[in-house]
Amino acid sequence: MFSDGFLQCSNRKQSRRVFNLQMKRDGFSMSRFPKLAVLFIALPVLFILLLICRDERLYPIIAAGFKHDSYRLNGDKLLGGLLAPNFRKASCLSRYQSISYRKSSPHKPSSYLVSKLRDYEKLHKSCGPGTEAYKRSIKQLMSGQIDSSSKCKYVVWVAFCGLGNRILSITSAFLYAVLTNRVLLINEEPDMSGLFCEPFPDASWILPMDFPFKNQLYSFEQDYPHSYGNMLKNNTINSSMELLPSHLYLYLSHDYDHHDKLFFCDQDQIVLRKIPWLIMKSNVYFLPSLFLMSSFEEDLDKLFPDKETVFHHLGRYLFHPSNEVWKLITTYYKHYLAEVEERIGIQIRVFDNETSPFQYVMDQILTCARKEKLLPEVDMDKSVSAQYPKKISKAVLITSLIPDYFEEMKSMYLKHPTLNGEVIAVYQPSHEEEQQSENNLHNKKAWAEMNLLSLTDVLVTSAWSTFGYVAQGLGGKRPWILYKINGTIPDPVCGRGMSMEPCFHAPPVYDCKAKSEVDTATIVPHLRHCEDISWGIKLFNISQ
Ligand SMILES: Nc1nc2c(ncn2[C@@H]2O[C@H](COP(=O)(O)OP(=O)(O)OP(=O)(O)O)[C@@H](O)[C@H]2O)c(=O)[nH]1
Ligand SMILES: [Mg+2]
Repeated sequence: MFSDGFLQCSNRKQSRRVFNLQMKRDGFSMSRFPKLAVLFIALPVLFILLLICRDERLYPIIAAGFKHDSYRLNGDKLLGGLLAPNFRKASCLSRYQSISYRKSSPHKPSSYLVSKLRDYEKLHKSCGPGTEAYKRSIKQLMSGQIDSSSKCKYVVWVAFCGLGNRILSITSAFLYAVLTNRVLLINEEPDMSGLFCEPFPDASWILPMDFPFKNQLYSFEQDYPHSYGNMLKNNTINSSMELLPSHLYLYLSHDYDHHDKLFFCDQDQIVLRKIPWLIMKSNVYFLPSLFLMSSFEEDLDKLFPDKETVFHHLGRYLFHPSNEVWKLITTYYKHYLAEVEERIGIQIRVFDNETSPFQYVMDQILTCARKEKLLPEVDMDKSVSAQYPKKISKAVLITSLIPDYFEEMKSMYLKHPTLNGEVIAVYQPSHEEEQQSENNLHNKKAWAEMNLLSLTDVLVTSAWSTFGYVAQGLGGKRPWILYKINGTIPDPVCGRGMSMEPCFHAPPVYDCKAKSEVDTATIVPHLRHCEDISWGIKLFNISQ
């Protein structure tokens, strides 16, 4: 059952069950109405609904959609104005239903963020794929000449690395697009298709297949001659040049060099602002460094008065699981996690088996759970006597590429009684054995697991992992971080995150004005080093 919980989903069976539940809950009883009258009312309504959903093959999930509509009046479905209201519900059920699964966030978006997002949506709709403005912009791109009358400018994001990295770098690219009035387009490789709903109303964020450089994008690397960094290095671009190119590549990945990093200098943004097409390859959460640029300072202060909530808001704005992934999430949740008093998510990511052997990691997890009182201890000297059905009080959701941690913890709680009498159940949705970021189904499972983790009440994450950062940000939680094991188990084994923001693993250490090195974690109070990576930087709430 646990070998791959996701693959057990049977869509039709589940939707029938949900539909039956719905009928029961609403107390719909045929004996109250003459059957013929009911038929007269119901048939046209059903017909219209089937017409609406016909093109999307959504019959199996209509019932689930109805069930969750009842939450509309209770919860703030639009997340404090974060989400635009003008979407068709059936096209993205998670957008409206996640509030039924996730506790309402105490962090509300600022009214300035809400109005900037609505402005962005308008811009995207008027410049996005399929519009006349887009077609003109493509002509401009092909001609190589800048047309100063064009009001549309773009950032094209190019995929790279694991899903956690991708989500964080897309978020960074989006904030950059909002700050610079650009439209964000995603170069979606097949491995990412069907993961997310479209985030913007009446427009697509997917780079069209006929984009001129589409087939070259995957081969764009750091040494690409048309990248901003290389053009600076070769003196083929500067701020006083009159004839600037209509497109430039930006290489903002973990191994970028000094010239690529000049992207983060205000002087360089003066040039970049003029270029209509910026093609960006990034695998990092570079967003914190935007907070060090004076050109964005005023806007960012108004957008995010609480600096700890940047990814929390932007992540929940941008990344809604597709109907297919949402089905995996909700089926699993209802089956294993819904009925318990508390859910504990433990995300286990081991980067190096040599320096982090299995037993070290296992001991670290159990010590952290015991010391921080996240889970009850067991009496190893006793065995669980003849089992009578007892109510499960806590569910542990483990995510990991391998099943071993899950097996050990599950058998511990099955074989031995807990000291406080609680019954603990342990689950793991999948064990993919190894990272396969070019495999679409693998990415769907990873995305579903990030979401399931984000629905837990207490979250334990692994140091350095962008997978864990996404879960904590979407869930709005400061996690317990399992510190990196480097040959020895660290002491303390874990610690509470001081901010739910992700860490930028590869920040520039350069003062653009002084043209010298600087520790960028010492310049403003809301940017400090991360709890899990000493050289990384992240955003903190200033009052912390
Ligand atoms: N389903 C599943 N996949 C995982 C898990 N851990 C890692 N993976 C896979 O491995 C990838 C790791 O990349 P990220 O999502 O960026 O996570 P990360 O921990 O930062 O790892 P790196 O980027 O490789 O350093 C994920 O996207 C998944 O594809 C897990 O617990 N469950
Ligand atoms: Mg990563």
